[in-house]
Amino acid sequence: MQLRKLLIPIAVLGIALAGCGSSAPATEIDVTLDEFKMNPTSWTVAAGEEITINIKNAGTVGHEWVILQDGVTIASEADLPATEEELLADFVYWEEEVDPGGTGTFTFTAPAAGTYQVICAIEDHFNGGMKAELITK
Ligand SMILES: [Cu+2]
Repeated sequence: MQLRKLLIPIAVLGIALAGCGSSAPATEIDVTLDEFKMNPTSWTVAAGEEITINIKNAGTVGHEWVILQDGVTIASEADLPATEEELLADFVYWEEEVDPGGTGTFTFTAPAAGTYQVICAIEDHFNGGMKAELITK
């Protein structure tokens, strides 16, 4: 009888802790870039926190991991501006590029709570399928 009384609270505690762990947003994420996809295609990170990202480029050409600004989404590359200056000023929140076959670890400050589009901005890569989302909360 005494053992049974002890086991039930432990089981309840275990469920509560598992719940906490699965809902806590990450501060370190991984991505593999390839022609023409990102894996995974969704990350949930802690809003406003410094996030470490490990990027692997498993492809044979350079790829980018670009977070677009709050409220900015594109449906196709035709929605991107003509110049790099406009792209950086009006579309990009944070970006990093990794050479083919390379890896890199970088940090960025996660934007405010929301959902942000992630793209590779190299010509024909978004249209080829290099898109994902970053959720911050
Ligand atoms: Cu790419």
